[in-house]
Amino acid sequence: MERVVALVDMDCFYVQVEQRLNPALKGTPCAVVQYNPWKGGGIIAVSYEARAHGVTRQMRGDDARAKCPQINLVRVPQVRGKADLTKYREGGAEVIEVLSRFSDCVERASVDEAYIDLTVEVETRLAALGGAKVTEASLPNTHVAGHDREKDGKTLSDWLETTFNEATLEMHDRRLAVGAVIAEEMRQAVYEDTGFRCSAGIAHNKMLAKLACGFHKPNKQTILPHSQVPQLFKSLPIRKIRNLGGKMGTLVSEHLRVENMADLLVFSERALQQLLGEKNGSWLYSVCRGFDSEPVSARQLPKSIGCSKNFTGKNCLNTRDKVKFWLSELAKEVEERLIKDKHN
Ligand code: DCP
Repeated sequence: MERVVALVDMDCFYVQVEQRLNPALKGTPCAVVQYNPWKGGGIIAVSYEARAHGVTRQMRGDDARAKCPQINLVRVPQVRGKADLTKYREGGAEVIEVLSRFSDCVERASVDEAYIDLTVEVETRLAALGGAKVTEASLPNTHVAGHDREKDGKTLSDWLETTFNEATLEMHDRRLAVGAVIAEEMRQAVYEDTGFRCSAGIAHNKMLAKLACGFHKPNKQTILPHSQVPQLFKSLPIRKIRNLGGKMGTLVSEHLRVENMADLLVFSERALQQLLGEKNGSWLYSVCRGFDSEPVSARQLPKSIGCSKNFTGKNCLNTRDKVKFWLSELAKEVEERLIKDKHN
């Protein structure tokens, strides 16, 4: 609870990269497809205007056109017979550069996502505030979990009032409020310098920041105070938590017959360790209580470089020559990217 962590996630990122290259696409229903001749290829990114028409990721291009006839489909470029993602990676790197002005501790988590540890900057600003309040005016695009006017009958303004009320001295929440002010500034700087819009989550740890980021999108940010965790976890499916979306989440749900995060509170740390091993068991015991001690690791370059291509159905590699050819093509891409990485 001493830390302040933000997760910044670009909105429909590949679409925004294409829209910046071709501004006529801005504000239109638009999607990026990894083209192949089968039903117009697979969609990998969808603009919010196209989402309003029911277009989703993984639809085929032809199906998207049937749902939304005016949709603009942009193809991912191909080099050596496979997708070339260079422009998206480079767009992501531009964003990281901007974020790094706000903290020495920025972790690039994926092509369009980064964790930023704001603890040091928050402490500096809190000291400079000297007891003054953070106002709603400095949080124009901010929501607080559990404070949606329609649903909860409370607002951001109510939360700020309580948080900065002398009598309550909600220091943890004050940190989050100041973190949110910095996050607004970061997102504005990203927009000014790159033209990209993004969303953010602000919380005391990575797990909660990631969760919060998804609550309000696009171009918005959400604070998740620790005090909201018990209520939120009562109805939050286990798979919604980072690292529980896959096999581990399924194992936990099926084995313990639980559905929501709060259902895990009845299990002892020991019982969770018996199911998941010492490390993951302890992790889950903390996480269902809203704690996650994983540090933001100051790492701006990817840990590894790899490339792959799927060969399904009639494209399967059924001769030695085909295997040799594609191994060599993939190796060339890895080589190029390693050389580029060395020069960065
Ligand atoms: N991506 C991909 N294949 C996937 C998922 C994503 O190629 N199965 C690419 C395209 C996305 C980018 O990665 O633009 C980032 O993925 P996100 O999951 O963050 O989704 P978006 O940024 O597209 O949308 P959102 O605004 O919902 O975050």
